[in-house]
Amino acid sequence: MSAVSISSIPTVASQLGKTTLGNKFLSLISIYRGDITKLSVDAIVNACDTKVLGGGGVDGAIHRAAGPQLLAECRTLNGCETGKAKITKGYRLPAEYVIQAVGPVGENAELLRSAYWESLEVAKKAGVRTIAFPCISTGVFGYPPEKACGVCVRAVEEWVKENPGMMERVVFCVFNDVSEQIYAREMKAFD
Ligand code: AR6
Repeated sequence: MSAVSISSIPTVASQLGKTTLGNKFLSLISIYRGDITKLSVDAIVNACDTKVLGGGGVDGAIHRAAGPQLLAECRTLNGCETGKAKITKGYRLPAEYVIQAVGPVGENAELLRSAYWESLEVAKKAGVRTIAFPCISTGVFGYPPEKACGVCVRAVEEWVKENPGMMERVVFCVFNDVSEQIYAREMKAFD
């Protein structure tokens, strides 16, 4: 499958049929179900561990798609603390950058929130305008998906409020039915 352009991904506002921008946040975000490695955005976020040397899940998929140069650059990072993020290039990915973010092992709202927040900060410094997040920590790291969704959507909402005009689009990339339904439900709270 070839790259998926950001212009082909509807915003939540347009999906809900909002013609007036009553809620600016909804016109800035999208929920996309599929493989994050296909997204042609300025940056995709990776859900990695503190070593930042690749692994399974979305991390494995990103390294496979980006090619070996990504791991070579990751080796120069000297790891990353939980709740923090570091930027690398995207190499063979359609995305220009990969933001390597470390979510918590298990349920820790502060650290999960921080992983999203710090990713957006790193993105802003690099001039990123379009960014896609996977559901950080909800796989191998075992964060309950429903709770994680509430935390990360609010973290992003708060960040965009504090940084008006800095991000054109934030994509929540979900990978399965359950996550898609959880995010769709969560969006109703903003409607
Ligand atoms: N595109 C988008 N989402 C994906 C993809 C993909 N290609 N593949 C999986 N997901 P996980 P974590 C979803 O386990 O819980 C790794 O080994 C998946 O369905 O990838 O933060 C790292 O090296 C789930 O919803 O990340 C770390 O050691 C979400 O991505 C550790 O796992 C996150 O699941 C990190 O664990």
